[in-house]
Amino acid sequence: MSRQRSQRLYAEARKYIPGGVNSPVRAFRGVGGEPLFFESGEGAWLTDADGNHYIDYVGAWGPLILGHRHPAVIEALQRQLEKGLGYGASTEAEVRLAEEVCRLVPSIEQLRLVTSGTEATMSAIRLARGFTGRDAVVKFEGCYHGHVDGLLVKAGSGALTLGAPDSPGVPEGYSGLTHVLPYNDIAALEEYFTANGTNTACVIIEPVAGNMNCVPAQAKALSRLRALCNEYETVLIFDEVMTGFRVALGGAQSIFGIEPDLTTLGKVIGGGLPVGAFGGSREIMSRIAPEGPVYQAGTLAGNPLAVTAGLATLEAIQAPGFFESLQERAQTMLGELRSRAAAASVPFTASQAGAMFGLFFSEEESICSFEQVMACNIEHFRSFFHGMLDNGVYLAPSAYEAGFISAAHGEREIELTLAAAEKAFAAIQP
Ligand code: HOZ
Repeated sequence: MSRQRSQRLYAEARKYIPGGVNSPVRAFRGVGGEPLFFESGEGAWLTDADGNHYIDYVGAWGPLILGHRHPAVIEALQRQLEKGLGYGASTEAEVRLAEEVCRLVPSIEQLRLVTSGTEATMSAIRLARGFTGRDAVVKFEGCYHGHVDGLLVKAGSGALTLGAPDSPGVPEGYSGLTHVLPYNDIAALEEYFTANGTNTACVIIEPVAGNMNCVPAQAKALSRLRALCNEYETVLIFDEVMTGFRVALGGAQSIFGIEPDLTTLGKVIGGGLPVGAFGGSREIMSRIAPEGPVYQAGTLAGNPLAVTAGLATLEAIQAPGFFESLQERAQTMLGELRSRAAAASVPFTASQAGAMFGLFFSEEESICSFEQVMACNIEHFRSFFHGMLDNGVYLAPSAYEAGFISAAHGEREIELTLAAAEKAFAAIQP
């Protein structure tokens, strides 16, 4: 398959854009080779600049739970386009989106719309600090909460892909307030709270980590965290930018049955356009300006196009059986991938949370810690990634990103994916 046009575009892009990309993982540095440039998407499929087709398991990094160009989203957007692109003022659509999110996620009584997940986590942390009057923040190793200064400490996603989980440019004064604990480690949590609990404004966690591949938290670790936050009056923030409306209609919190104090959202609630949000109890949210003193604002916040795409998406995913069928499809595919890996004698396991999954080249039965993720065979992943790409399947170009399946991935797409995987596993050198 020719990739000449992608290659030409990449060479041009590198003249004007650092690394030729607008977000680091896209540069393919985690897998080697050159990035593809895409031209269009339809359903489960992407078409690159050279006209090659790929089954897409990136889904714009999560938002496209309905697949590309879902008719309901496109029609709603067309209607909004006739009315304008944005007004920098309030609209009914943003009230409806906020109302819908509050209805579907009971821990959220009020929310503020922003334009990205990074903005959501940054604002949620400011709010937690303003609410508690404390400074210290806890995050977990391998979790990624956007490129917020104070959270780029032992971060996952692109930072981990590039081998730079701590970024230069973050003053010691910021990162020094961030404490990093191991994921799924109750003893470390208890030890931390005993020493520092009363100084800690908030703990932020991905309840299913999606930026060190896909690693669900253990229920007992999350419920101990909830109890410790209650005991020390520390705000518990679930970063559900990835998992919100993706692993279940009520997000990961509905699966674990644990309510955080604040939740950050993004991706699916924008239906593919830039939206983020943070929300929680009225008591905490009332500290945000203009009601309270904690400042936060945004020109594009609640943009009507983005909100419209989000509303249409939220409506579609409430169809009866939507999540059950997605979950079942992902489960079937991952089970078959395991069998094909075993047939090719490739040590491999997979994780799943609703419509989100992880592929691990590991001897371990299941993966629940950052150390286990880091011990996976990266060379095997790279070979598999390119084998899949050459056979028409687009996976995230990093061993540390989660995979996403959409409602548009039908039987044919799964079969083609498995046929590609059989070849990709067979090509892995032991
Ligand atoms: N941080 C994103 C994934 N977790 C990557 C975003 C992108 O490259 O678009």
